Amino acid sequence: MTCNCDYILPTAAGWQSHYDNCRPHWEMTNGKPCPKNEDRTIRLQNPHLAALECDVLYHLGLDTKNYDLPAMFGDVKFVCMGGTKLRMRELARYLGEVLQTPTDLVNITKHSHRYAMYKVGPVLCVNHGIGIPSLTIVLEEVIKLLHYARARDPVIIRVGTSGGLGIPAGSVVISAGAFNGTLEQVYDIPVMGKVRKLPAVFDRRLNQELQSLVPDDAEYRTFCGITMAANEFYRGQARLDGPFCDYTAADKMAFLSRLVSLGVRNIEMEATAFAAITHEAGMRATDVCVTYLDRLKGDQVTPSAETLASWQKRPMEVIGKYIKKYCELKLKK
Ligand code: R2B
Ligand code: URA
Repeated sequence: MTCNCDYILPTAAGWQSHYDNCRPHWEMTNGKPCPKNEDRTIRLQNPHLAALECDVLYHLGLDTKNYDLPAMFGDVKFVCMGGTKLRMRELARYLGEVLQTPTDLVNITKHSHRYAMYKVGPVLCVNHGIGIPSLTIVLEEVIKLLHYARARDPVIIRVGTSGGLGIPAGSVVISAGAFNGTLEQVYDIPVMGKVRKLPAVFDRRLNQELQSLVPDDAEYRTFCGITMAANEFYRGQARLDGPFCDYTAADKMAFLSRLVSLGVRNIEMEATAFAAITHEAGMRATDVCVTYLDRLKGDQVTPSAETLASWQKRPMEVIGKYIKKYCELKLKK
């Protein structure tokens, strides 16, 4: 079988020669059929869906009967996800500028009230709330949406915020993979009374391409490393400033130092589930986060609202460059 990578950037020295969702590469590394159809659309691994007359994507406020999903979303190539509705609106506005694509900034999911989704040319910007349960609900509905819309080889990127480890506040971290709270590189999902552990991996080639687009003279640094996804903001991230704390400052520092020694660069609250579910769906994915503080120096997020707002734009710039490159190389031929 020949490679079917739809390269966005030409291969440079030292880069992975395939995307993870290249069919032969995926099948070789996973030992099972790639969940993509011949035409590069997503094949869902759920036989029960065929029995549904209408599939209701409840949290997106869409369904397969009353909406022409291929007409609405068939051209989607990139899905960008981030915590807040406002940040996703801002991202859609920013990408509209970068791609010189008019956007009405209409929240497509608005009658569901739970999440917000904006479309700008080939990009969907969707918010996912805080934490893994909130993320998985909308992510799984987005995966079904992309399947029904027959979107081809979609790339999905989380554009988030995090706490850094030993790197300057305001740095950007591109995730190489994700650890859970017990430092395993898996997403733990209890299914019918038993815990399954799904590998939490991101696409190395996509990461290399993204990193190559960060300008040398950027006013912030960009790192690639492991992201720890905690289920909690305070004790779950070894903070000393939560309502409960029965460990010492030395215990905290010992844990954070252990994380650093394992290659962990930042801590947030979604990366394991995001990595595992997108991988299971055969999608190319990564997580690009700005860091709001250096956790080796403290626990509280103290920069002003203006500073945080300007730092939030940094991961947007990185992925904006990538999406622009794709549009220049693939859409304007
Ligand atoms: C980063 O920031 C949020 C918590 O403040 C959470 O969604 C995350 O991953
Ligand atoms: N988000 C997190 O989950 N942790 C931090 O320290 C900062 C943002």
